[in-house]
Amino acid sequence: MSEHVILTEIVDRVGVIRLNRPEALNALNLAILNTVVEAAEAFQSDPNIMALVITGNDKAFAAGADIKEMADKSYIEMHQSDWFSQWTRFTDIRLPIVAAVNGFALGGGCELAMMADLIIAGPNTKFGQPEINLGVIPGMGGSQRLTRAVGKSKAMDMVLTGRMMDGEEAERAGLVARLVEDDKVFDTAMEVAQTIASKSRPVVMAAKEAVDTAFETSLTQGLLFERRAFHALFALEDQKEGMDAFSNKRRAQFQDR
Ligand code: CO8
Repeated sequence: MSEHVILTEIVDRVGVIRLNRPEALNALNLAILNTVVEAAEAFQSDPNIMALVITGNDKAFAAGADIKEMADKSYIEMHQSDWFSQWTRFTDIRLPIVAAVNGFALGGGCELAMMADLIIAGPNTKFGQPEINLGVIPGMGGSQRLTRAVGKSKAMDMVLTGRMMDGEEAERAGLVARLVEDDKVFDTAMEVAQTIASKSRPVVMAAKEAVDTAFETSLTQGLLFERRAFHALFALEDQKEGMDAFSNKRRAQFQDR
């Protein structure tokens, strides 16, 4: 068994979380849940960290929630512990999260990737919601986030049949932001995160919040939220810096304030 269920590091201004249960294809157990959310929250509380990358290994991003940990639970145990509800702490992270996904991203693994803000994958990545084969349904957002990402018909196909889709299909369907060679997935995710890291931290947070609002509200409310957030950014020195840099044909130096 791996001693540490995740590995973390900071590369420049990017916090990296690597799932590390290779013997179980990174199956998501409570230990992984707790350590991932604690690591993500710790990165966020460091003002020097601008973005997160979450990844697995070549064979698996994560092959789902840990079936063996859940198998013998009763309804009342699942219900009263509100099993896996703590993953909302991960989606509450205000910094952008890039998922670098190779190999299997199944069940909770696919759902964890979809909790990130964007997904980088390779042609051999395998996304799926195979819970139907286990006598259950997705429980970490698959029925909701997959449907929003790829539309009803394909989401129904995935959730009802349990079939997998490869990276190319996932990119065509809008689930994957960038499809790159399998061995370039992590480096590309890091490049994306480093690009984000060159912006202004409060502006990056506002941008994430604005896009997320599109999934939670009406168009009229969403447009008002966006416009008010846009107005509020004029309280930042970084807005003055960004616009002055444009006018003077130089690169902006953001101070995150
Ligand atoms: N849970 C526990 N152990 C797992 C899991 C898993 N999800 N996936 C793989 N493993 C283990 C295997 O048991 C095996 O362990 P061991 O060597 O001790 O037998 C080891 O990882 C290697 O796996 P395989 O030998 O099966 O590897 P293969 O390459 O032959 O197959 C597969 C790879 C196809 C990915 C296969 O492992 C598989 O089908 N895994 C299960 C996929 C799955 O059904 N995922 C969905 C799980 S349910 C879920 O995610 C629900 C999420 C919502 C929960 C929220 C609750 C509110």
